[in-house]
Amino acid sequence: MKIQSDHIEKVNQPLLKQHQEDFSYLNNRLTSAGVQVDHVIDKLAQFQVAIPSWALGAGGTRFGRFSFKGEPATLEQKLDDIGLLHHLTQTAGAVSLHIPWDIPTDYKAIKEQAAALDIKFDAVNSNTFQDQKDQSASYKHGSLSNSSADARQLAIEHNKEVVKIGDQLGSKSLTVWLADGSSFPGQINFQDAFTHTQNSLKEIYNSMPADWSMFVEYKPYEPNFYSTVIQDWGTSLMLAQGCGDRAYTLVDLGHHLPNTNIEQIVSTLMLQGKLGGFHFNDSKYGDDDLTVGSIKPYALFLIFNELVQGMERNTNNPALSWMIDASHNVKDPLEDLIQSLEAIQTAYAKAQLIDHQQLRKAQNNHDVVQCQEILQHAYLTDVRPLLKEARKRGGGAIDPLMAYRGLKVREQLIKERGSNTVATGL
Ligand code: PSV
Ligand code: MN
Repeated sequence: MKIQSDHIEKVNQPLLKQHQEDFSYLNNRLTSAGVQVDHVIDKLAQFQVAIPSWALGAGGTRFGRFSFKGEPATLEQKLDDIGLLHHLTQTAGAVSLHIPWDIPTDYKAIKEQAAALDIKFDAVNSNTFQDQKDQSASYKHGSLSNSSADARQLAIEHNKEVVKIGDQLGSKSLTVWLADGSSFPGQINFQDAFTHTQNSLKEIYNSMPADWSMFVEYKPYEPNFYSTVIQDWGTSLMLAQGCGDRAYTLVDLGHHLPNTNIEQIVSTLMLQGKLGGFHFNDSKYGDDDLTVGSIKPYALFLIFNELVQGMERNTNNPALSWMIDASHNVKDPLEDLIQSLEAIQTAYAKAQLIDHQQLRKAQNNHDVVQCQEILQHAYLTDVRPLLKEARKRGGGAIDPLMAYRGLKVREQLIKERGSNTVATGL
């Protein structure tokens, strides 16, 4: 299914009058407060988030998977879904492939399809957390960290292969997430596991094209429950530094123990020029992979505050690779992604409203109350008219979720693909 521009105009039409009123009110208020509204809107339009190729189908839990009707069965159909999302939201202009789940068969055709949909190929993800059929060694006891040289070499070669695939598509970065670790005390030697991981990553890093970056993801636990080899940002940073200048830490919001101050991690990494990638999701307990902004929207805003400051001040830090890394067990995946994109843009817009000059002044005066007021003033501003305006200017939907439902997208997809298709992924 393709959404045509006149379809969007049709669903936008009844919303236009109210939107103009809301936007003009907010525009006046923000302008008189010294905000450059057009600049904020331009930033929102430029902010593009990659959709992982595995997130278009129904995700599973450790206990089961309930299929969702009309799921994309091929990479081409996944790209089509991202194209729909991008047309509606104007924010999903990239895809992040997970190999081997989504290996292209016809590179030329895939590239043409993506270009026609205005979708770029962002970081490619390797997968050494599952064994593939007839694999020569197993990752059951680890991949890049495994005490078996055969398993390590297999995982190294896989990562090199992923880079080759990404290179043919125009990707410029590799994301490595390792499930490696142990579930019981004494099971592995921590120092050997770290050293093997460092050496393996170095070999992959040194084989990458000179304009490629590597992102090292960390996670405290799961699937291993006693120790994880890359358990935290410090370990990730050490490994990235051990590889070289083009290796960076990747922050996944769900990969922290409860109440970790993620905004401080973001700030410190950006100061060091070492934050390369970012995975959005939300969580209550652990790596819950819930819709962005559904549980802790204020924390997301505080994180964006640091990201916005970092993007302005830390010119030594590269442009970040943004990706949604969530799983959709009970919602229509496309609706869930629309909600996530909205939450990301909302937090980004609010963070841009923070008066940093006043905040600095209040910080230097040790006026703690005023610091809080400044942050919360921005947070409590209803920025939705800015998001709507940015989408409208780009040819997107004023209300993407309403448009998605109004245009009966899922119903169309079921008609085209049937009720029994299953997307590759977890
Ligand atoms: C692991 O939990 C992770 O966050 C990594 O980014 C993986 O690539 C992704 O989720 C899918 O398993
Ligand atoms: Mn992730």
